[in-house]
Amino acid sequence: MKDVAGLLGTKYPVLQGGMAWVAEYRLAAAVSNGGGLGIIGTGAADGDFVLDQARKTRGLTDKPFGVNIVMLSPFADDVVKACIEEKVPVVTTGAGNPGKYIEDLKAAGIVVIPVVPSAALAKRMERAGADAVIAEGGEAGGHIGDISTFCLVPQVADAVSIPVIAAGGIADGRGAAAAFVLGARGVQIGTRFLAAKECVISQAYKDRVIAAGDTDTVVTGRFTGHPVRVLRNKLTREILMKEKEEISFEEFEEMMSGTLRKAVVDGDADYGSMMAGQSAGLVKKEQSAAEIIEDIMSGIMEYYKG
Ligand code: TUI
Repeated sequence: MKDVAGLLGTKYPVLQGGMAWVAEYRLAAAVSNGGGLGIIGTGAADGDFVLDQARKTRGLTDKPFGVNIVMLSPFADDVVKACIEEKVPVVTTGAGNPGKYIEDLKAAGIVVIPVVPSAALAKRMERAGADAVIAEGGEAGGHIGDISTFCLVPQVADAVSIPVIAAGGIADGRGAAAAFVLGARGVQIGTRFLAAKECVISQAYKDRVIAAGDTDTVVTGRFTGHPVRVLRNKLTREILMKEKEEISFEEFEEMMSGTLRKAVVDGDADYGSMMAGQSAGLVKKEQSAAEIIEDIMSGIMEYYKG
C-alpha cells in the first residue's frame, strides 16, 4: 500500500481540513509549503471561485494542494468540473456520497479522498475507486457524523484496504500518534489551523478558538439530519432553546442563514457560526502553518521515542 505522503506527493501525511469560508488560498498554500496538504474549502461557492482560488494557490506554492467539495452544495457539479479543468492534484469530499463523480475525477488524474462517517460508506468508496478515505469522527467541527474518532478509525481501517486518514479531535502529536495506533496512515486537522497566522478569519473568531476550553463546543441542527459543531455563543443558546421547542426546518434555516460569513468575515462572536471541533481546547496560540505542522510531526516522533 502506498503511504499517504507518497499518495499526496507531500513531505508529511498531514492534511488541512477543507473548511468552508475559512480555508482559502493563503492558508492552503502555507500548509502545502509547510510540508502538509493545503486544501481549499469551497462550501457553497461555484466553479469560478475554484478556478480563481486554485490559480492563486499555484501563485504561492509549487507543492500539491487539494480542493474540498461539499456534496450538499447546489454547485457541486460545477465545482467538480472546475477541479477537472484546473487539474487540481487532490479532491476531498464531505457531507454526502461523491460516488457519481469519482470516475471523472480519476480519469483527469486527480487523487480522490472522500470523508466518510461510517465503515459502510468507506467500503462503498473503495469499490467506487477512491484512493483513500478520511474517517472523520463527531469530535470534528462543522458538519459531523455520529461516531467518535476513537471508534470510527479502527472500524474503517478493518473495513477497507486503501489508506485511512483520521480526522476529528486531532490537534497535536499525541492525537496524531493515537490515530496511527488505531490504524490511520495520515491525519486531517482543521481546528488548529483556524489559529494559523495565514488563516484570514476575523480576529474575534481566532480569539474564541484560542480561548476555548474542552466543553465550549455544541452541536446544532441535529433534527435537520445535518448536525454542525460550533463554538457556544448567543446564537447557539437561542437555537438550542428553539430546537427543544420544535423549531421548523424553515425557521432554523432562516436563523442560520449567513451566520458562517458573520463569524469569518464580520467577526460577530455573538451571532456568527464559529465552526470548531472539540480539540479547540488544545489550541493555545497563533502560529504559522509551518510551525503547526512541525509541532505535530515532532510530537509524533517524541511519542515513538517513548
Ligand atoms: O463536510 C464536512 N464538514 C463540513 S461541510 C460544511 S458546509 C455545511 N454547512 C451546514 C450544513 C451542512 C454543511 C461544514 N462542515 N465534514 C466531512 C463530513 N462528511 N462529515 C460528515 C460527512 C458525511 C456525512 C454523510 C459524509 C458522507 C455522508 O454520506 C451520507 C450518505 O449519503 O451515505
